[in-house]
Amino acid sequence: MTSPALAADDFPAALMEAARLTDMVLGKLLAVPEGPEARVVEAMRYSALAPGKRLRPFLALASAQLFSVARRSALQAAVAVELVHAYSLVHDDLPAMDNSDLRRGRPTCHKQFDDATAVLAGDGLLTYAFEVLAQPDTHGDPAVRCELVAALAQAAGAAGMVGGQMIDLLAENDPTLDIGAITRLQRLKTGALIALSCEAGAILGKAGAEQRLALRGYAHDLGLAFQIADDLLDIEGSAAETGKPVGSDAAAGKATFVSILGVERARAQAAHLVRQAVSHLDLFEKKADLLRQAAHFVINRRA
Ligand code: GRG
Repeated sequence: MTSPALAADDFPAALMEAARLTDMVLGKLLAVPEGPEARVVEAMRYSALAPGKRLRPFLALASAQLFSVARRSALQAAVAVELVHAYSLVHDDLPAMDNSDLRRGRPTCHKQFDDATAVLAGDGLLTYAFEVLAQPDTHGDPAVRCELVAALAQAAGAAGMVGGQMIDLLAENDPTLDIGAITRLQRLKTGALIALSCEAGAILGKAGAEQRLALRGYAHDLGLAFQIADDLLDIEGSAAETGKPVGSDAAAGKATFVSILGVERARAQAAHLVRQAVSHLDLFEKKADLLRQAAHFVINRRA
């Protein structure tokens, strides 16, 4: 099996390469068909190919690299998680949820198209992710493909991202929300898909229990650090940098890690989580250097 060619000693280059590969595959998968249904695929393309960091595909590719998974297989998983992520952003921005006009520096999907098309585009992106994972290109062993489909469904569904989003919507203006409740909410809403991105590499590589546990620990801490950094960016970042409105958490009266801990303690907690995330990777030795660098990137990013 050939490995995904991400430069192990140069994280920015590796992240760019992961984005390039992901966008190349997404571009092919989201070819616009003839006929009136073209509009929904245009909306899917518009959202999925908008400029994002492609952090989740990077995590899938870098985790797969630990187990020398073939590049074509790893890319299928990388693209599937990005399709689910893109769907979640399209639906999250809808008037019925965050009612946001700006995403990835562009008008949100429902602003560019219309609300109904954005609902359908999200549905199309989500379902396409499972179609991609089910394709023989993903892995020669159907049991591995089934395991990936089940793991992604769990991460995206009511026990994962959808459940976290529900709790988030109910939690607006809830003064009783404490740090434990926010941690659980964010583990589901943001952490589950980040964890799945890492786990996908282990599933494709048929990794052993010890390796899976280590990656799970890494992904858990990384997801929380990512979310704290996101909360900090909502306060300290600018729309020009993040490509989305800032200050929206405070405006919505949302309890966040930052509103509860304060800026300094939140930043210290994120740094602690990154150290902890990195420590989970010891058994992979130098092979996990990219994932170590990714953990530092997550809390130092400006977008
Ligand atoms: C609608 C079911 C449903 C879920 C939505 C993930 C999510 C749940 C909403 C996104 C809202 C949000 C801004 C959450 C904070 C963390 C997050 C997912 C940020 C966006 O991810 P990045 O920074 O975005 O990786 P890019 O654009 O770089 O891909």
